[in-house]
Amino acid sequence: MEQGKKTILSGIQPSGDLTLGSYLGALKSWVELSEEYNCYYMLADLHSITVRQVPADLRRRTLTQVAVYVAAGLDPEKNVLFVQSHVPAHAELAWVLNCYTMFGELSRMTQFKDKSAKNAENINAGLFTYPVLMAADILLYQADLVPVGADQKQHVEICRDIATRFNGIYGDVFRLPEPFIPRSGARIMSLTSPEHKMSKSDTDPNGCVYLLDKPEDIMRKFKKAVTDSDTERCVHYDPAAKPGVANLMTIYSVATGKSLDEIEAEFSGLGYGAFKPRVGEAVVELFRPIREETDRLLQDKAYLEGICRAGAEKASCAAERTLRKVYKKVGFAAR
Ligand code: AQP
Repeated sequence: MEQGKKTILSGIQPSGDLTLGSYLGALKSWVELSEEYNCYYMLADLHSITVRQVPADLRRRTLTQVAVYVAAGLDPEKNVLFVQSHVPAHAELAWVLNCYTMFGELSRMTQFKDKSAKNAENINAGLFTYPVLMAADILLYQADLVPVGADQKQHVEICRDIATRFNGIYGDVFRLPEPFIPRSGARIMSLTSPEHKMSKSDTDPNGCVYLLDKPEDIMRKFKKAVTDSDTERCVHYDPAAKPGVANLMTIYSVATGKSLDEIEAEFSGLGYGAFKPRVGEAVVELFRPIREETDRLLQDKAYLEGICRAGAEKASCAAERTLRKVYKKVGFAAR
């Protein structure tokens, strides 16, 4: 890790195949940040089991996700790419921090409320303490910044509260992280129900565009994307009145670099029939090199496993330093 550079920690759960939302909301900006910062990018598999997973799928998706990270442009030499469960310090610090987090604080987390409504048959304690594990993830690396989607900002705030409480008792152990919502990190909504976030665990496969989808599937999904009943079928940005069109415009804008005004002008008088396939084509071209490189990398399992091993070693080294300090502060006897 280079001296003088600020540190970033972020992660994506291998809870489903990565989507256009994962790419535009996270991965794309991670690549942009990786020159300027010391970056720890994890595969948050510990977090993913807060919702029941099929073990074989979770294992397969984890290795595929490593390949996607690299294919999307994250250089494993410049960034620490690692699997969260390979670094035991995450679970260890999370336990300690659980004892410095209040029940009431966790009860206010909107993600807990959303996810427990979605998984009413499995409202487990891990789902409730998810923000504590996330705080451990961040604090172990003394991260300055945590790039997250707007929906995750509340979790960075509780992390700061936990760290402030701990530091207040024991002195300056943890650096206080700032949430960082990248400018390009648009919130991408489902193509079939644009009032909901595009989520990799969505049960409607047409609402989600996956990074590794075949071009014909991407085109089909965009052609079917929900718009609205505006009789003029006008491509105009109005998220409240036209959430489906606004979402497609956001996607097209991030994929092509065009502004919303330029997009309105480009499709003036053309209607949704011309607009939707163009958004699909832009996404097909955006994903093509990533999909091809991922396919190539997946042929070399040993290479991908080597990245995980090296990443876990580097991450453990930094994480252990913080954990040892914490253990000493709280009074655990030396080993
Ligand atoms: N649709 C999205 N638009 C913008 N950003 C998104 N992110 C996820 N979906 C979108 C951002 O990606 C980062 C990693 O998220 P995660 O995979 O760890 O968890 P998540 O937000 O719960 O993602 P999903 O796809 O919705 O997963 P499931 O379905 O398993 O819950 C975060 O920074 C997130 O904001």
